Amino acid sequence: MAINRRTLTSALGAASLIGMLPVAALAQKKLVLGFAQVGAESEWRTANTESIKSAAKEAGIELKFSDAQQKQENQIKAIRSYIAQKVDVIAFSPVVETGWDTVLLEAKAAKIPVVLTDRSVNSKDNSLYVTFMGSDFVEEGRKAGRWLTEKMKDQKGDVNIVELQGTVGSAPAIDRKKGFEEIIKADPKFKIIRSQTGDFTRAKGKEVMEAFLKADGKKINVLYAHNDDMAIGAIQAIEEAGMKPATDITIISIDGVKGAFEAMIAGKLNVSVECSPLLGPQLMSAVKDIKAGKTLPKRIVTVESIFPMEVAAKEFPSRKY
Ligand code: GZL
Repeated sequence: MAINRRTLTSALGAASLIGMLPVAALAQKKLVLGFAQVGAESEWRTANTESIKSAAKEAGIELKFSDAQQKQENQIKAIRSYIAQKVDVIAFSPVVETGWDTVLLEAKAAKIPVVLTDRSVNSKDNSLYVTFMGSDFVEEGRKAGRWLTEKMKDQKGDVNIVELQGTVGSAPAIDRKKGFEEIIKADPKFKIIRSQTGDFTRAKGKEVMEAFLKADGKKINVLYAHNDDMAIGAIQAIEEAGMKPATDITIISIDGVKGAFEAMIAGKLNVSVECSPLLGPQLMSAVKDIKAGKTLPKRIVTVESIFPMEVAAKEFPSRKY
């Protein structure tokens, strides 16, 4: 069938027009990630935020970021705003384990995949999130317990422990307590004589340790702090009470942040169990994989170590947070 010149021209014109369109209109649209962060309560959290922001930039992903100041209602508000903005993926570190099903069902209804980072949720419906990437907090508590029971294995008489717990209801606080107690319960000489939340902050850690010292002072043999920031606050309280941290009171904490290494090098902290905040790169590749239709494992566990004060000076120069 002969095609007349006019038809061909208009067809070619349209084709070339359409041919140009993909360059402009169909150019790879930037992925948009909405991230609802817990807050800025600790050195760990600051390093975690930095990791997420720099990894998003590196990955060419547009990041919408919010700081909930450790309030669940603010995280829920942020997640709702990301749903309204129709972001491609939502990620967040749940400040506490419960109370998320309603807003996660809204994200599911809006067909926006959700990634949990750092902390998990306690929900019966694990279809509400694609994957949870972060540390095994129970194992972190076990590592702290194993270090203590090894160090004190020849100790005669009771070992009186005071405990600074993390944020009430948070996965790290619940699980670090669980793991530590699982190990020390093997020997009845280990006694947790006081346990209270310091909300993962230096200020609160110092305040609660002051109260512990006022009540039990010289009776205290060990401090187990669920994070380095509370331990550093407690160290100040111990010194102000005229006692020697890491000598008069053995101090165990978790995170492995710079402040902890500085305290160990100064001989004021005995050991810090590593809990890596550097989840940014892993999160960004998960975002890209999800949008590429790949299947992710439901649980991605961060591999971590433990740093006693004896190795702190050697390890410190290579620390990344
Ligand atoms: C642990 C993280 C905890 C840190 C604290 O993954 O959720 O929250 O241990 C931080 O320092 O505040």
